[in-house]
Amino acid sequence: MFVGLPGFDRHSDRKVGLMKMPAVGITCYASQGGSGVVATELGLHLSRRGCEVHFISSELPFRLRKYHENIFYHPVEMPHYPVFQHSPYTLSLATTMSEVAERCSLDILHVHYAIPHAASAYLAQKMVGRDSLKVVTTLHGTDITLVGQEPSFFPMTRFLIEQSNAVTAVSDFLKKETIDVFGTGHDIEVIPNFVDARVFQPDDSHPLRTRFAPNGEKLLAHASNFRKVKNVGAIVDVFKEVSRALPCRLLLIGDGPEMVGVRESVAAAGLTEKVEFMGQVDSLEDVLPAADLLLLPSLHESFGLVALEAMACGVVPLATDRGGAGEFIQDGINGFLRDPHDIPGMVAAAVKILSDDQLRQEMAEEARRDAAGDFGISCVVKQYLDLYDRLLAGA
Ligand code: GMT
Repeated sequence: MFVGLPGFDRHSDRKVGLMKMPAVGITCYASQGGSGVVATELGLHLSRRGCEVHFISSELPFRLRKYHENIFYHPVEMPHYPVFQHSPYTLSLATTMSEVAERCSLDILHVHYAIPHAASAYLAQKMVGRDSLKVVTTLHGTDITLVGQEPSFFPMTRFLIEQSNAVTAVSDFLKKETIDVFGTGHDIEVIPNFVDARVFQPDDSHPLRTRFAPNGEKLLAHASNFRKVKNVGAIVDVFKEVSRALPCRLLLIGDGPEMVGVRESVAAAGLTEKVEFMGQVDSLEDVLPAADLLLLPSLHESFGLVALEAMACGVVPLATDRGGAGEFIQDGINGFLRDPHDIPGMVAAAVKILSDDQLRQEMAEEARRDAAGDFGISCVVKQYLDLYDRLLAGA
């Protein structure tokens, strides 16, 4: 496996042109979820640009399951002693971070999702005691909007934001929310989420269409971890009305705590034949292009990465207007934005686009162009590299 080697000399091949590329330790939640996807894709692309990237996490991030040059994985071992009610992961992570930082001469510890990763990075930085080791914290969403505001985490979250050498947020919305809620004076740079438009591509003759929509039915899709914030009840409500207006099917991708309720609602509405429960799908790019419309009616979304990924596939998003999705979706141009409780508004938008192929085609083209442009991977990874350069230059 591509685990970091003891005594590994990272200086041998790290020059690209005249610029020394940083060695970066990345920590994220390894299971399904937008923050893990962003962290992993960022690491993969940094490595392609010549950075040495060390993933430090409890499990191998799910998009990292094959060999990649310049990428190393360091699992966090967690001892289980009877005296611990819960194993102190934060401390084990800090220890692993500090060991990797020293052994592999890391320049940056880049943590995704503040809690508890920024705490571990803070400790690791103190343990290493080297000024040249910098901590970058990327805020993703509920680490600020929900978890970080829990009274037991609030002062710690603010402290960690202040202590990080650099803090980034995935949207203007999240930056503003962080400043409003935590009253922090720390500079927060917005670096939006991104999509690799060579991986997420349109496919008008996708094989799933033959399977799920054999008679030319329209395909609606939703992909998430089915938590309360995803407002999945609204998806069933919207689909029920849309299916009265035109022939259609619904693909539900992912799994989570709200799934039991969704299955019950689907059955109660008599929609079982029209809904496909696909479970966890690691490679969304294999499924999303089959859809005509992506539903994301979350109670709020700091960004809403899956909507951007859908757009890159030429799938029009119908997303929540609460949060950061409005920073890449322009209502009526490349997608739709609606209040998450406005069921009639969402139904009207869905019926409008699904019953007008020309309009759908035009919006799909806009969507793909916009996703691949400012939110394309090269453009955004460059912003992270610029940030690292400034930090390491002491700016
Ligand atoms: O904060 C969360 O809910 C988890 C996190 C995740 O790991 O999926 O989602 C957040 O980060 C994503 C990646 O930056 C964003 O696309 C999601 O909008 C955001 N979730 C929320 O704001 C609810």
